[in-house]
Amino acid sequence: MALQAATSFLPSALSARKEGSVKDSASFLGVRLAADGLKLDTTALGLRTVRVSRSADIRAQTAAVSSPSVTPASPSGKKTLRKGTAVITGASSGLGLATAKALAETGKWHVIMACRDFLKASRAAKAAGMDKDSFTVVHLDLASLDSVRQFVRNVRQLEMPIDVVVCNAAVYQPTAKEPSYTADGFEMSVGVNHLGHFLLARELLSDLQSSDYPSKRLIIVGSITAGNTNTLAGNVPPKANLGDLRGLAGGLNGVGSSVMIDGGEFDGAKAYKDSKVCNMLTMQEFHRRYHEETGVTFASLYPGCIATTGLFREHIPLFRLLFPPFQKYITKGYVSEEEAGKRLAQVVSDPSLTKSGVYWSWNKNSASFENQLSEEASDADKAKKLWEISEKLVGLA
Ligand code: LMG
Ligand code: NDP
Ligand code: PMR
Repeated sequence: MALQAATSFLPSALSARKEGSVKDSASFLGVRLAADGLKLDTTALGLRTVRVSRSADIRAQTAAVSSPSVTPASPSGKKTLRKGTAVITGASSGLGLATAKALAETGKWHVIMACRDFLKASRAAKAAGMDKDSFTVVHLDLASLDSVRQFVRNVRQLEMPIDVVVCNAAVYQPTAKEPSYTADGFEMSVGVNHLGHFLLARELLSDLQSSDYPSKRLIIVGSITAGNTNTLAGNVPPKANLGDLRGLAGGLNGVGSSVMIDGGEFDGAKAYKDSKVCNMLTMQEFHRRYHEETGVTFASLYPGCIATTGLFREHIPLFRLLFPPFQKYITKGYVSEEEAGKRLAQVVSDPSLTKSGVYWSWNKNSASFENQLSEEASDADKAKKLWEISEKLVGLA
């Protein structure tokens, strides 16, 4: 029997379940009982790793997981695809949770729920009826670059392949009068929705590249209100506008620079929409830089107006009351969490959605189509500039 304490006393290091290499393992709050030795991992504490193991090497586990993605093992002679592993940020509610559930239910996916609130995520998965073997919760707070780096280390320690990464988490602060800041001093909406995800995606790209899964994907959730200024929804003020990115270049910290990307006055609703433009530009820049080299599919999507999610938690009560019926009966843009989850799950796993650089949307009959992004959200020069400034801010350049 082995005991692996995955630095469970640090919230940023919590990981609960592991599937794959050690079949006979049980875990509770990050302490894993496994069949092959005793392992106490303290890397998250910056301490030396102490390992007391009966089996010689942890590599044995790695080898067990990295089995080829297609095995000719089935008795019928048909090749079977191994279970895919998808990392989903913000899987503790709304779209992320619905997607995790949809994927888990197929039996073909293991979901790594990358969430800031470990208990909330575990409970949400349980309440959604997800099988306990179909997911692993790993702590991730996108409002801290340290937490992002720690998450990457923790997720690698699970020794599961990473086949798909979904950047889904977001905050929306439409009623905030004053800006709030991430641990690194960035305005919160852009800090979490864009910069945290930017670092995460950059870090996990090599993991995606080394996966042997037939279709590896990096998906960044976008939105109509920011990406489609050619629609009514995209014209509701305040409109997204990154300007010349002077605020971002200044660090978005409100000290020497503005907290808004374009250098303007703080506006929480605009900051959210700006961050979504960043998400969509980032996806396209990833595609240009890395699609050919890595074979990874990069995609974004507008899942529909999921008017009931936690995204609107900070809006005024009257808005929260009226917004769902408004979307349902007037704009007809409404989509349930379940339906939206199925849409995103399609972008994760549908064999027909392998095209890279695409912004997916769905029509009234729920059929997917390649949507066009508005001018700013498809501006390649801006995407390049955004990429270069972002990599400096997150310490990659
Ligand atoms: C702003 O608030 C913030 O001020 C700003 O800082 C920023 O955060 C911005 O985008 C972010 O939001 C938005 C503000 C304006 O929303 C509210 O304050 C919400 C309350 C809205 C209350 C409106 C009630 C008035 C109702 C008038 C009737 C409308 C007529 C409808 C016509 C129907 C004809 C068939 O909000 C808006 O701009 C609108 C927000 C969308 C909410 C939609 C409200 C419409 C109400 C419709 C009721 C729906 C009932 C369904 C009935 C079904 C019938 C079959
Ligand atoms: P929810 O608020 O339900 O979900 C957002 C998730 O992000 C939650 O799980 C939340 O965690 C998580 N999150 C927030 N901050 C952090 C952080 N600092 N670190 C880690 N996770 C964090 O909203 P939705 O499901 O609606 O939003 C999901 C995505 O869909 C977003 O990208 C949003 O922009 C997009 N979208 C939503 C639309 C809609 O109509 N709802 C329309 C178009 C796009 P916690 O549970 O702990 O709060
Ligand atoms: Mg919007 C005509 C269709 C349509 C669609 C699909 C959306 C989606 N919205 C539409 C129309 C309108 N909205 C109209 C006509 C109004 C003015 C009455 C309106 C208002 C409105 C507000 C105040 N809508 C909003 C808000 C928000 O605070 C939401 C927002 O912008 O969040 C950033 C929102 C949204 N409308 C949408 C969608 C998908 C959202 C929310 C989430 C997002 O874009 O990520």
